Amino acid sequence: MAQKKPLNIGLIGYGFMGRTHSNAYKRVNDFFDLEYRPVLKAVCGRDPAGVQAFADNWGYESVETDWRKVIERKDIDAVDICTPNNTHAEIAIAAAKAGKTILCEKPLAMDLVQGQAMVDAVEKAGVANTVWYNYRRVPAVSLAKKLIDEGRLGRIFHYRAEFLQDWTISSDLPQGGAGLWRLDAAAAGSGVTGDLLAHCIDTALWLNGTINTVSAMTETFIKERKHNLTGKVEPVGIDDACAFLCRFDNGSLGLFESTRYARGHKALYTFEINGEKASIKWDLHDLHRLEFFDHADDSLIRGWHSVHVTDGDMPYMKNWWVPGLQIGYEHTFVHQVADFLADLAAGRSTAPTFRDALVTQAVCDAVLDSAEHKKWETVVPV
Ligand code: 4PW
Repeated sequence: MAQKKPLNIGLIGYGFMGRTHSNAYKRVNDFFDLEYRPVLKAVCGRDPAGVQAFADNWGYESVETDWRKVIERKDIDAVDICTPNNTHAEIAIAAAKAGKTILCEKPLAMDLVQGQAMVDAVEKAGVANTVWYNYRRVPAVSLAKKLIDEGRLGRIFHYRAEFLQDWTISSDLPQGGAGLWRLDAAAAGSGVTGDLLAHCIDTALWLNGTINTVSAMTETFIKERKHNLTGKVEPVGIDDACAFLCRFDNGSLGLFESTRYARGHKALYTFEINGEKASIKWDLHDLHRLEFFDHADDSLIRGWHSVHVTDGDMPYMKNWWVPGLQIGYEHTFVHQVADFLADLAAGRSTAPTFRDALVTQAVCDAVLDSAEHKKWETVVPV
């Protein structure tokens, strides 16, 4: 077998996403036949003991405590940004200037202005880039894309999505610092809009096309929380919940909702799309299943089909087990790395690229503006 080309990874940040990405790098060549092989070269974090423990656990060859060192290192080919959102732009722009391939966690940036600077930097440098909107690569979601592109739904009338969690309901939960930066507006930029709705928007743009206008409302239910970095009780600047209406360019209507205050829901991401000929719906809690209703079915048996997306002819599934056996959340990251390495060998970036993610950023910005100004907003074309 031909020797694989090493792709030396420099992982910056080692929280929850650092683990999902590391797992993907380690497993991808066991299941996908690729020209490249990721090598866990360096991991970077500010706490020397913490980052060393992560490196030991996952098998990284070295550690750094300053991200600039990772970018300066000649033995790093690809920089993977898993740090809080307020650091993405600075790291990505420096990595692009250094000619590194870049994989960046979502959302792309704090806002459209920062995101545009990131897109300009990667495009000027001509470096391969991708943003980890991983849910596109759930096989059932990829199948939904195929069915829509084949025209099986016909004209689309409605797109509905929600992403519900309940982990921030307690007023005792502090904001800021490791693990809790998602509650700190200075680090996260926004709350559920950038963290959760961004996923729903990325999927929607992919499946149903451009969003032109939005009308949103947001709420911050707990107005003050202790800040872990200052030790003081400080105002909460993130949106705890957000709901918005939108109009797609194809004439369909969109309805999106996200909250971290839906008691009983931990990570309920669902969408439903209604077309003239058929409808589909999907639920992250049952992620290998795509529900499909086809009006063309014989009326005696017409109803919702529950398609078990595990057969070898389903997207990504031939690389895993045998028909009928399921895969899970972590495999979506393996799929993204597999596509990334295949595209790298072919000399192109992998969708969603920074430019694709900038469109999601533009929708998020319009949603937040609309909620603030209490009026419909036009999404800035990018
Ligand atoms: O990106 C999202 C995270 O910030 C994830 O997809 C789910 O929600 C799981 O954790 C958070």
